[in-house]
Amino acid sequence: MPAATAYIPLDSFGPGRPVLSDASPQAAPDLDARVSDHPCYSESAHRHFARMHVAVAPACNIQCNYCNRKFDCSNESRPGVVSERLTPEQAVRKMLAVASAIPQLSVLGIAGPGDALANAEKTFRTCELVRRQAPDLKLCLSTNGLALPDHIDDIVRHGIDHVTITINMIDAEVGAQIYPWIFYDHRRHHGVAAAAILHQRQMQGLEMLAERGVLVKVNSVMIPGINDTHLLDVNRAVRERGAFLHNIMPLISAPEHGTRFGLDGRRAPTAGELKALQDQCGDGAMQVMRHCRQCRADAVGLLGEDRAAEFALAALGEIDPPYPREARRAYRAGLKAAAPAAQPSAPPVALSESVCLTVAVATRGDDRINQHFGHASEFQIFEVDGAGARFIGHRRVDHYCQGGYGEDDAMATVLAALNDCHAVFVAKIGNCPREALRAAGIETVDRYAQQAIDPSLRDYHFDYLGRLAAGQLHHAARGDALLRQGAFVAV
Ligand code: CLF
Ligand code: SF4
Repeated sequence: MPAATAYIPLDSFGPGRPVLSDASPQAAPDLDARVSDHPCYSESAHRHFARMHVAVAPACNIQCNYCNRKFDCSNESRPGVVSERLTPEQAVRKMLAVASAIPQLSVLGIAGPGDALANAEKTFRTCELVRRQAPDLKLCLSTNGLALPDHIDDIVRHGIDHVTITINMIDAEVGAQIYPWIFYDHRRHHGVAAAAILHQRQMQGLEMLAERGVLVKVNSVMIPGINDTHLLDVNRAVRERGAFLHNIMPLISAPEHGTRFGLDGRRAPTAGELKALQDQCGDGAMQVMRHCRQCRADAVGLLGEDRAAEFALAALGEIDPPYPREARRAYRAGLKAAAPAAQPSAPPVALSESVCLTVAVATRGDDRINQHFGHASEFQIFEVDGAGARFIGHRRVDHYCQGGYGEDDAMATVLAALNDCHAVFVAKIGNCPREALRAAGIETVDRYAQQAIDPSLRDYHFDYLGRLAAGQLHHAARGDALLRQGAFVAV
């Protein structure tokens, strides 16, 4: 086990942003600047900044029961997709193509398709080449942590400021149910002994990174019946060791992905179970990430966008474009100069505090309600009450609009995904889906089309209170689907 480190007390967080106590090695004065354009480390940044992953790390040194090696690392990747493997040189070519097409690009991450540090040579060579061409891009990597203590100096030397460690347990008995084996010190280890080594290396690596001031995000896969309640202990342990952010992701375990858990029929958590755990973990001093999209190892674009196909190797030109420093500067200057959105008039406090609404928003980014209902492949979910609006997560859905026609099966997935929502904000919607939503007790709102999300939510809340006071509707607190059925009834 690593030498014991002092407990690091952390202050509570301000709205939407983590604040660390002075005692933390990560309480650097430039913390805001370090996270303000990282789409994963800052919830607000994910609406304006894009990341790209380069799939330069094919090998892995452990086996997770939620992973099938035919596909990418499931720690930061949706199972069932396979990324195009790149050499470090190809990764740089791709970075140049993406940077010239997407001025929002702020981070280059290495998240598989295996483990970044089980492929240390390729990972650090990529970082070195990217750093030379694009010194203003943040470098980010993701690892299971087994090889992490051996590479702390490399990480710091290459200016990698953000590292994700996937930590699913702090108890080897729990770990043995998740990891059948690891490869460490030239041989395979199995069961509880393997999990104990992995745990020790993960904690040691986390402490060493925190000590060096690197911002560490911990990813945890929530696996019902194995580590769901245990993740509260994990949350406490990683917080004490200096982790910056905790990202709790749902298990994805479709049988067709061929993972151990999928074949065993182990179920994924429901959206409600995931949120309840995130809320419990978010009660502590460390911020909880709720906007993760479980990206693929070659993901490109804003979180939630999938532009990987546009930048496949075969689609790159013969001549690499120059790194577009000026366009990137101009994009950031434009963001700063953008006028703040108009604020709605303040709602009456006494009534507003007690009414909390859950609202789904169709958005393509830029903080605006700018997507057609039928084109949405996910909705951002917000809670809004008298204190303001809070992002609480996103829900994936099938496109309702298939080749110009509404799709009934897709509508069923949308209704299932939004069943705890009072309203859905869209840029546009047809009569059929509007009626289906109404029948499910969900109000469709398109009057804020193209407007900013936050003031629109607060304006809607204000308007809702007015209708409530006038007896025009009945209000039901958010809860599970069946509770919501018929809750929004215009009188
Ligand atoms: Fe990539 Fe991960 Fe860096 Fe982000 S993703 S390596 S921290 S740049 Fe982000 Fe994607 Fe979730 Fe990962 S949304 S899967 S948390
Ligand atoms: Fe798969 Fe990633 Fe686990 Fe390795 S660390 S087995 S690639 S999920």
